[in-house]
Amino acid sequence: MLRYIIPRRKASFLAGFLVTFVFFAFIFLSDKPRRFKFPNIEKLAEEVVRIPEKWNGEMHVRPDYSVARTGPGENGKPVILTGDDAIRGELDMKTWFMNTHASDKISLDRDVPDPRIEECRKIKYDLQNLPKASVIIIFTDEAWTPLLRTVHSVVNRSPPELLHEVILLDDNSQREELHSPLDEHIKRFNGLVKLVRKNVRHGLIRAKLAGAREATGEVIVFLDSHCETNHGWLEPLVQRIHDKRNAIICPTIDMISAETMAYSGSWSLAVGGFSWALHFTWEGMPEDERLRRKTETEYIRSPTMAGGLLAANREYFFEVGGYDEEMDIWGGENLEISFRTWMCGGSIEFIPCSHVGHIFRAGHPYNMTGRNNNKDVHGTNSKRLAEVWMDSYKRLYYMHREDLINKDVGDLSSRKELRQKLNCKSFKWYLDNIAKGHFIMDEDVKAYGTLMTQVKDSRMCIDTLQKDEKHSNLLGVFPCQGKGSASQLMSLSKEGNLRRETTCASVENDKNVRMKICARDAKHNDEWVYENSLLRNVRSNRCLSTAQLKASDDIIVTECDENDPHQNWKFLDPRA
Ligand code: LR7
Ligand code: MN
Repeated sequence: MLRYIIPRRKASFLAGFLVTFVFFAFIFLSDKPRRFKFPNIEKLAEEVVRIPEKWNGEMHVRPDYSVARTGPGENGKPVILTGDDAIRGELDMKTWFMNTHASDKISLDRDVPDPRIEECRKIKYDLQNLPKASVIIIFTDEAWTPLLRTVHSVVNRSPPELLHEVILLDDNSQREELHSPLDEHIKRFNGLVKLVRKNVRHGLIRAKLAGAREATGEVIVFLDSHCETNHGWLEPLVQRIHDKRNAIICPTIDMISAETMAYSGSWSLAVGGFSWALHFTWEGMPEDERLRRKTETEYIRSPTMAGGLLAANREYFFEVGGYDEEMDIWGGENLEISFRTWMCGGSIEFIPCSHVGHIFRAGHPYNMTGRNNNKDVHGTNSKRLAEVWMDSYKRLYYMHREDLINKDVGDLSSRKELRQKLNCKSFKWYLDNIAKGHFIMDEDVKAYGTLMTQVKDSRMCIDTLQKDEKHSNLLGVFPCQGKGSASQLMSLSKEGNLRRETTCASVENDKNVRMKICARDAKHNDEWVYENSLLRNVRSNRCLSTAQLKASDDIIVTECDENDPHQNWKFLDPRA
């Protein structure tokens, strides 16, 4: 046991000391009285290295969840730590981005609340005649209890008839407890759980591929290494793949709090979307999908998936291109598999009756640097997908990432050949048929570009001033930055909304202009009219003006005056 403690003791003592120092300095400086007693720092630091209990040789028995359970975190309740425990939890939030101390207090076999509606529970599955699944859990230096709770939840809550194997794919973890103690721990599953080690770091994309290549079940299911599968999670997934071989399926993702491990299930009817910066987003279910569905339990067609939790027919997964081997560490593969599957004849679907919880962390507790010291793996992975799958629409990615236009992201020929071989449809087809209504800033709009007024030699442009567009912020002005400077681009949509990708300009107090998340129905956003070079807000009947504004000021609307050059607007198209 001591073997695991000694090498890290010094480092964790120092780290622990530093973090605790900052924590106490904060308490000391803030004026509210608090009731913390000083912790035994050395003792705390020692315990930061968690040593799993030694296996006593007993085989795992699936718990009987019909018997009421008690204990910390049981039934998905939060674990609220106090005193020294709370301080250890704080330390964990900084190193793991999750409260592993809270997690360590919870049984690996805990029960979780079942968020399914009655109709889901009533469905009968013919377990003998459904395909069996290999569940693949990839991990790199994952904390012990969240990782093992993922494994236990799969074993405990999958019908044995459907669970072919669990593959733990270790992506070159360095933590010692993930070496022989993990080998020991899984012996209790009597061969059902297999460990595959990689002694060079693969990154999560190649790790998933490596796991899938080890799998022998007819269906494969990928999970992150900090999940808890819920009751009845597996049956509807394999059923749908049995019914539609080329469907790639995702369970509904429930939230497990990184701070308290509380499990909150929900009955979600959202679908996946994407931003042109190539990040995954959540969206409401489109109208035509709502109309198509006959029952509440039916699958939901989704333009994209989040990435981590999915099931597929194993052979189909490889036929449709697996993942791009050249994508490194993290990011991009989720949108790539989404675009590709739809464009090449398959579908991405969410299953409302299948629920899996995931711990949402605020950061990555592992090194995010890729090959050749690449610090921007999401950017370069996304460029690969844009180049292969997005045709001319890749311009909208480069609008955000001009810096990547000339960046070498490796050989793309095998992925382009795949697209040819599978005779996949165009990205335009995908936009027209699958991601319908996705706003395209420079197509189907009345005007698009940087919006400029010129008074003598001074050119002022509308500018978000780089303010976070998720929080409604006032729109500003700045000297024009030339072609396609991302924070200065604006569109006047067909419906007359003055908007960017997701935000719409709305007049406030007859003076300021606030960029708010656009309502889905264009009628609920402010309407603007562009005529005689004036940009008039219909609701306030006032016009955009740069009169008396300096760089970084908020833009204003004022009484309309055609003769005022400060109200004389031009859209400069960055493509021209
Ligand atoms: O180099 C690595 N090697 C790994 O094996 C880096 C990571 N990993 C493992 C890691 O231990 C974890 O099990 O890969 C898994 C995913 O890494 P996370 O948990 O740090 O990623 P995330 O949850 O922040 O990221 C989401 O987006 C990723 C984009 O590449 C992947 O698709 C993740 O699987 C994905 N997770 C989910 O979709 C979970 C549900 C979230 C929602 C909504
Ligand atoms: Mn994750």
